[in-house]
Amino acid sequence: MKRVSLTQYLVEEQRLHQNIPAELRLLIEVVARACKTISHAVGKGALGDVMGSADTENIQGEVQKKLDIISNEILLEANEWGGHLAAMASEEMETVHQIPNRYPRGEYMLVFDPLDGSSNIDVNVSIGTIFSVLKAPEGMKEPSEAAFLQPGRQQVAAGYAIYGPQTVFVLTTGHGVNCFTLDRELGAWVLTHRNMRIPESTKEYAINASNARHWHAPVQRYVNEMLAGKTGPRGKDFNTRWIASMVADVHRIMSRGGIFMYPADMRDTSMPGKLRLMYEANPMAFIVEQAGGAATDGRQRIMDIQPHKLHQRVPVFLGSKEEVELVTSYHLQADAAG
Ligand code: AHM
Ligand code: MG
Repeated sequence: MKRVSLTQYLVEEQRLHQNIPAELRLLIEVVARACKTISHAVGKGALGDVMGSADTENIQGEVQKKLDIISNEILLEANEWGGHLAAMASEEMETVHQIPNRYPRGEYMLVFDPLDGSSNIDVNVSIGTIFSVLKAPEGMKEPSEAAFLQPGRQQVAAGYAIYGPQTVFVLTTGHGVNCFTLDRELGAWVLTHRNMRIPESTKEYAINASNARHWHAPVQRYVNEMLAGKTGPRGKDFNTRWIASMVADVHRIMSRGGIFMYPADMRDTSMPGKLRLMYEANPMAFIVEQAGGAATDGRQRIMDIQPHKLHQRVPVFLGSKEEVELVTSYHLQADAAG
C-alpha cells in the first residue's frame, strides 16, 4: 500500500478544501516535528537528564516536571522563526509569548499544553501534547492575552500527539480527523487512520472516582445509574477506564468510543473543574466533534464558551454523543428543578 506522509496529506487537503494555506501547513508541520523531538526526549527516560521535578511551579501552582519545561522550550523554539505565528501561549507560561523581533510575524496564534498527563511521566505511562490554532485579529502585530480569548468554534486547527507504545499525531482542520503514526526508523509521520469516527453509543466511561463524594448531583446521578448496570435504569453493564492523561483517555474514545468526564465539584467554586479551556478542552472538543462526538461543560457546548482568561478552567464531558447528551440533560433538568 502506498504510504501517505503528513506533508502529502496537508497538500492534498488544501487542494480539496482550500483550508490549509502554506503558512498553516508550515505551522502544522513544525508542530508535528516538535512533537517528534518531544517523543525522543520522553523515550530517553532515565537515560537522559529528563525525569523528575524541576522544583518550579507554573501559573496554576502545579509543580513542573523537567519534561514539562523541556517540551515547552521545544515547541517555542520550533515555532519562533518560521514567520507563520503572531504569538504563542502555553499551560506552562503565565502570559503570551511574543515572537522575537528578529523574526517575521504571521497571522496565526498557537496555544498548547506541551506535556499533558504530567503525573504519568515518571511512571512510564502515555502522555502527550495538545495544541490549538487560532487566527490573530486582523492587523494585530503583537497579540495581547485578549486576542487569544476566542471561543473554540473559531479554531482553524487542533490536534494532539501521544507518546505511548506508539507515537501518534491526531489532527483536524475542520474536515474530519486523521491520525498519523510515527515511523521511528524513518522519523516520518505516516497517515494510518483516515476519518476517525467515535461510535455514538458506548459502555465505557472515564472519570476519577476518588472525587465522587464531591460531585454535584447530576454527575452523581449519571455515574450511579451506570454503576447499577444491567438491572439499573440504563439496562446494561458499563466499564471504567481512567489513565489520568487526557490525551490517552481521549485517544481511546476516538478509537472505540466512551465518555470522558472531568466535572466541577463542590470543593472550590472558584475552580470549575481541573482542565483548561484554551489548550485542553477546546482542542479536544474540536477533534471529538469532528469525529461525530460531542463535548459540553455539562450545560453548553464547550466550543461556544466565551473565554475570559487564558488559563480558565472548565468542566469537561466529551465523547460518544448519546452519553454526552444524557449527562448534559441531567444537568439541565437539575437546573430547571432549581
Ligand atoms: P496536566 O496538564 O497538569 O498534566 O493535568 C491534566 C491532566 C489530564 O491529562 C488528566 O485527565 C487529569 O489531569 C488527571 O487528573 P487527576 O490526577 O485528578 O485524575
Ligand atoms: Mg494538561
